[in-house]
Amino acid sequence: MTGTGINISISKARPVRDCGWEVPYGHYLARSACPYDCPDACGLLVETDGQKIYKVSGDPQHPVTDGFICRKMSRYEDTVNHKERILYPMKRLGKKGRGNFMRISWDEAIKEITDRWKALILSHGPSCILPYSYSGVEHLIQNKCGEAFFNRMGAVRLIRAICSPAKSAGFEQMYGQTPGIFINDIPKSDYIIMWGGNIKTTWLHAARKIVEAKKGGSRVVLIEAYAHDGASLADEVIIVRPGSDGALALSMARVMRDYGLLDKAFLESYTSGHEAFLNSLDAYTPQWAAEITGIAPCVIVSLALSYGRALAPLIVFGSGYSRHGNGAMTTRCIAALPALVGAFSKPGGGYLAHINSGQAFNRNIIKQPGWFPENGRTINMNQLAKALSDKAQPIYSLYVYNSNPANVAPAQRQVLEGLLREDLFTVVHERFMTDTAKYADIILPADMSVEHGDIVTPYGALCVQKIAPVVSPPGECKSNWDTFILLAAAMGYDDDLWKLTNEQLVEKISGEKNPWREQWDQAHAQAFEEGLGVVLPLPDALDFKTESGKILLYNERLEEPMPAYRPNYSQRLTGSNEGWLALVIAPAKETLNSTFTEQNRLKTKRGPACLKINPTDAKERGIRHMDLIEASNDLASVLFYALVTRQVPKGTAVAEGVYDMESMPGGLSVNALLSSRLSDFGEASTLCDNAIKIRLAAAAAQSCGNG
Ligand SMILES: Nc1nc2c(c(=O)[nH]1)N[C@H]1C(S)=C(S)[C@@H](COP(=O)(O)OP(=O)(O)OC[C@H]3O[C@@H](n4cnc5c(=O)[nH]c(N)nc54)[C@H](O)[C@@H]3O)O[C@H]1N2
Ligand SMILES: Nc1nc2c(c(=O)[nH]1)N[C@H]1C(S)=C(S)[C@@H](COP(=O)(O)OP(=O)(O)OC[C@H]3O[C@@H](n4cnc5c(=O)[nH]c(N)nc54)[C@H](O)[C@@H]3O)O[C@H]1N2
Ligand code: SF4
Ligand SMILES: [Mo]
Repeated sequence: MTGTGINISISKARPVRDCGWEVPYGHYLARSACPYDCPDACGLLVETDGQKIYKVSGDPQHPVTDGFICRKMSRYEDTVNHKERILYPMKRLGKKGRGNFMRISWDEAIKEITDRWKALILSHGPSCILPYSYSGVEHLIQNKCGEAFFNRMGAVRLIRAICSPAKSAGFEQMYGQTPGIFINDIPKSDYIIMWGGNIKTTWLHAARKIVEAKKGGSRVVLIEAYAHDGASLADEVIIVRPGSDGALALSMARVMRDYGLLDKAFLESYTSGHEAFLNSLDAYTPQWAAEITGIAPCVIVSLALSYGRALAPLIVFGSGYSRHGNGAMTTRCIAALPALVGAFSKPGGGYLAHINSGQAFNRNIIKQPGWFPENGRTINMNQLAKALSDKAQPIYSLYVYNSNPANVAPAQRQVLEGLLREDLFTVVHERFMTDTAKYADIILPADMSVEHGDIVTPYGALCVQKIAPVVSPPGECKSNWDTFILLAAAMGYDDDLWKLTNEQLVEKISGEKNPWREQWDQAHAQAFEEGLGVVLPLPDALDFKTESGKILLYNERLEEPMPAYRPNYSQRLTGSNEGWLALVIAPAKETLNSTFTEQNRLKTKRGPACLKINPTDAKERGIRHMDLIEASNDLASVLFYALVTRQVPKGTAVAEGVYDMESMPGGLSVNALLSSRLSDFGEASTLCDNAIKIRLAAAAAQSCGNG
């Protein structure tokens, strides 16, 4: 086994020449890429002396990044050189959750972890061990490599569905694997709908292209649950009741049908079931949709006419609208619109959605799905709370990497109760002392993206890149892969996979042929080898990737073949006149999920944990701006500051950002109010589909005192 302080040899990123950035003597620039869960995976130039990094900037040669990165990453060196990074393995001292630890060696840590696992496997079998990971680092190897290890063990397979698989499922049901347009083609569209997303915050390079389109005369519309800061990109903002977008889309379809705006030739050639679909629209009048969505009928008509008459209409799909119980069905309703007008035949028309560029590589090398036992146990990551309290089939060990479930998972109060269990052996591989790490029995120190090599496979920018380490990890930090090599050796796994160094793994995966990358010419392939960002070619826009080659407006394989409006969960409560508000969560621009809070400048700029509510809702409850309020439902009660704003419509409340528990006035965060319910398809989270009641915290304290 590799012991304390021994680093596996690595060859570092080559210096970048002739990019116009002057660096001090002894420093040079190296190429890398942003590791975070953001659609762009920006290409970076990193100033370094080979020991330390000093500055990062957007790579001007990257076809999508084009020299620009967001404010969060502009001081990545502060994160990498942060004095609070976890540098050594540690073992818990005292009670769980308190955050007291003592330093131990890697040898001790690996031995303790694997001894515990071997004993648990003997007594209870491997399915009492639960790996929990998501998107701390998005690059291919460091993101996926744990899957091979835990499949080899026969541990629980985590269903990684916290983000937006309802959206993917809805698309799949209508379009198969059709990828949509390339982000750089946005400006070719003359009419852009940003549907259910905050592109300005979450997808910088799509936002830049939308600005470019506007300069060229395109009209931009935002359809949202509230008018966030990103609304400034739009010419028109349409606020919809959360979860009701399907009704809006179907009504738009009916108006377009009735005004003769359909592309009949396209429907004939490229869709199936269009006649049945068009006949199903009769009931969906603008008046019907207005009742459900809260949008005036004349606005629905004018939206439908503008969309239907545009030359190359484009829908940019966000994810928030799909994090509802009806998320996949809503996706089908919206995604039908470009088919009706034949938007795909026109450059820039159609849809822009997330695309999995990881498919350009053989991910099975590091996932080894074949090693997972037949009938093995699976657990959905949204239901961590339930899994940790399962008495029939208890989980006795949790291994967390690339994730911070104490802050990001739903049902936070129940998750924390689970993490407190003395009979749960928890290992957390982390960069900082997160709320989850505080509950660990053993913490392992993780390295950062400039300290290991990998393959960059963005889910929005479609521009892949091979990166090498720029500097060595500080202290005893190790990458996910290097950690799994140690764990595999100590578990006695002798498969060839574990003999590969990180560098060899990068070469093996990128060296394997793949039909997508084979379409590159020699220059592209060479650029990839040199570490530049290289665009993956898209199929012809009319090459629909379904079995029949047609868009399935009516999908007979489904129990509900026809797209239809189905209410979400929260509407059942908010429609009851009992004072319920629909609770929507949204991203914060200064942070990315729970990441970036280590940078004080960003944390301070983001401000305290607020709940955004409408002035009428506030007044009805005697709440004033910045009052401390209590939000509750059947899961928990959480304290926030009231941010009273007309950005939010009456009946909706919005909590932006992921806050750590120390920053919350009452300890718990909004995730304590989010349920573990799953979506209609895709087993996805329904993080935007919850209801709460709110009142002044003082009133809450009084009623507790009285009661
Ligand atoms: N700065 C920053 N960037 C990020 C992130 C971040 O946290 N911060 N998160 C990253 C991640 S993990 C992801 S998945 C991506 C995408 O990030 P997402 O979290 O999916 O964000 P959006 O796509 O902007 O979608 C969220 C928006 O959906 C809206 N919404 C919610 N419900 C409804 C509804 O029923 N109808 C409509 N029309 N709108 C609704 C919310 O009001 C919110 O503004 O961004 C990534 N980038
Ligand atoms: N309230 C609320 N909850 C949310 C969301 C929201 O917007 N609001 N967003 C939801 C969405 S869309 C998503 S995708 C999920 C995201 O959920 P997570 O993927 O858990 O997101 P992060 O909060 O970014 O946590 C990632 C953790 O991985 C660690 N990490 C980074 N790099 C490495 C590495 O190389 N190795 C290891 N071992 N660890 C590393 C980071 O330090 C960080 O603590 O959260 C969901 N939950
Ligand atoms: S925009 Fe996204 S990918 Fe680019 S630097 Fe910022 S977080 Fe990273
Ligand atoms: Mo996400």
